[in-house]
Amino acid sequence: MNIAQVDYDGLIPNNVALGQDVRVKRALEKWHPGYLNWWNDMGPEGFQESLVYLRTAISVDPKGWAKFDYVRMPEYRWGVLLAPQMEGRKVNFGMHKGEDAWQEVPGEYRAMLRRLVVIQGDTEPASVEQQRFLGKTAPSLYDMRNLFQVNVEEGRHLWAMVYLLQKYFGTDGREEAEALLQRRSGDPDTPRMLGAFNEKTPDWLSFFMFTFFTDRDGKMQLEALAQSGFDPLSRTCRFMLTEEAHHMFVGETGVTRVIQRTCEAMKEAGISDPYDIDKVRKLGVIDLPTIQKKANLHFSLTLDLFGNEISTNAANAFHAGLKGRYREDRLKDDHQLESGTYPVLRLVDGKIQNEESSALSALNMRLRDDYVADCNNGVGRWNKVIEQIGIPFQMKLPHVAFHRHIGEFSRTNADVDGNILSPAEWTKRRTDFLPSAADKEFIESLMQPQFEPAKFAGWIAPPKVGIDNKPGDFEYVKIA
Ligand code: BYC
Repeated sequence: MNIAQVDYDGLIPNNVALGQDVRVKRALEKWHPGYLNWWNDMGPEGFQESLVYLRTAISVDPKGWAKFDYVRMPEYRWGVLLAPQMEGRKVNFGMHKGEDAWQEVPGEYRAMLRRLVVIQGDTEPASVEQQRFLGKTAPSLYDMRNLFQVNVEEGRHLWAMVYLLQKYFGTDGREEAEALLQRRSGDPDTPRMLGAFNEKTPDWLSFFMFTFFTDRDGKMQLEALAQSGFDPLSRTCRFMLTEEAHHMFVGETGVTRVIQRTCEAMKEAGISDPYDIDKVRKLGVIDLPTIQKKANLHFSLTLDLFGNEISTNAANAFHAGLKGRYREDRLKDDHQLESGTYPVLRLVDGKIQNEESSALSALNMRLRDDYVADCNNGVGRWNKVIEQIGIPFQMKLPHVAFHRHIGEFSRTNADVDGNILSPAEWTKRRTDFLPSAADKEFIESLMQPQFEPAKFAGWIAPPKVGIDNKPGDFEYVKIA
C-alpha cells in the first residue's frame, strides 16, 4: 500500500493497513462508540449539526495532505495516520544509539513507553473539554471554524495515541484507552493528568493564549517524542506536528489580532497611555496590561508541563532512546550525554542562580529553555505590531520562577522579574501580575457572539487572509 495515501473505505481512515490487522481493527471499532459518546458529552457544546468548513487529512504527503469541505463535526473522519517509514532508520540517541529503530515495543521499556503515550494522549481530549463552551461566544465565524478545526484535530491526536496503545500494549493498552475517555478536565475525582489541562479556558483571549503557549509545549514534546527509537511513536508524532502548526497559527495570530485592535482603537481615540485602563476599556477593547497578565498566567501554567528541572524520568527516557531532545537529529554532540553538564536555574539560599547539573538529568530544563526561546520569538512578533502602531508598550515573558506549581520554584513566590516575595507581599500584589476577578469579568463582558459572515467582534481585528484562501465574506460555519 502507498503510505502517502489514506484508506478511506472503512470506519477508520488509516494508512497503517488496518484492513489486514483484524485484532487492532476490531479493538478500535469497539472503542469508537465510546469516543463518539465522549465527543457528544464533552466536545463543543452546540453546533454539532452545523456545517463547518474543515480540513481533513487525506494523505501524509507533505506537499498536500488535506482537503477542505463542509463537515458536521460528529461526522468528521478521525483517522490513524503515520508519517512514512524511513528506510533503515536508527535509534539516534541514548545507550542504543546506532541500533535499528524498534518496530515493536522493547520489553524492558514497556512501562516507560506506555506512560509517555498515555500522558501525551491524555492532553488531547483534555484540551477539547477545556474549550467546549467557546463556540457560543465566537467573535466571528472565521474564529469559530478555527476553534472547531483545533478541536477535531485534538480528537484525531487522541486516536493517534489510542492506536499505539491498542496495537502495541495489549490488555493494558486497551484499559488505558478506555481510561482516556473516562478522565475529565477539572473533575475533582477523575482529573486529567497534567495541571494545565485542568484549568478553565473561559474566554477567547484564554483560548488564543492557550494555543500560543500550551500548544507550543505540545510542539516541543511532540518534537522530542518524534525522535523516539520506537518508530511507530516517532512516525505518529511527525504527522501530528504537521497539524499542530495550524493550532499555533491560531494562537499567534489570535493574540496578535487582539493586540492590534486595542492599539488601533487607542490610536483612533487619541489615547497614548497604555495604563489608562478605564479609558481603554471604554473603547470596548482589552487593555494591553490585562493582555500581559493573561500571558503571564498561561506562560507560567505551561512551564509546569515540563516537569521538574532535574528529572530521573527524563534521564531514563533519554538513556533508553525513547524521548529525545528538541530536534535531536540536528544537534551536534555525542547524543548520549553521559559526561556533559547543563546549566539549571535553581533556588539556592533564597536566590535564583544557575548551577551546572548533569546534562542527562537536566533534559526537562533544556527542553523548557528551547520552549522559552521559541515563545520569545512569538512575543517579539506581537511587539512589532504594537511598535508599528506607535503605542509605548512592550509585551514580555515573565521570569520562569513566576507563579510555578511544579519544580524548583514551586517552593517560592517570585514576581514577574524573578524577585522573591514574602507570602504576604505575593498575596497583596498577585493581581498586579495575574488577571483579577474584575479583569476576568471585563473580558467576559466583551465575549458577545458575532455570527454574521465578514463581521468581527469589536475587540479583535480581522485576519489578514482567509482559511484556504477564502474571501472575507466566506461563511466558515453554516449554523444549524
Ligand atoms: N502536572 O520526573 P518529573 C500537548 C509528575 S502538550 C502533574 O519531573 P517527567 C497539547 C510526573 O508525572 C504535551 N504532574 O517529570 C497541548 C511524575 O509523576 P510520577 C503533552 C506532573 O516525567 C495543547 C512526577 O511529577 N505531552 O500535546 O520528567 C493541546 C515527577 O516528575 C507534572 C507530554 O507531556 C504536571 N505538570 O516530566 C493539546 C509528553 N509534571 O510518574 C495537546 C509526555 C510532572 O512520579 N510526557 N508531574 O507519578 C513527558 O514527557 C513527561 O511525563 C512530562 C513530565 C514532561 C509531562
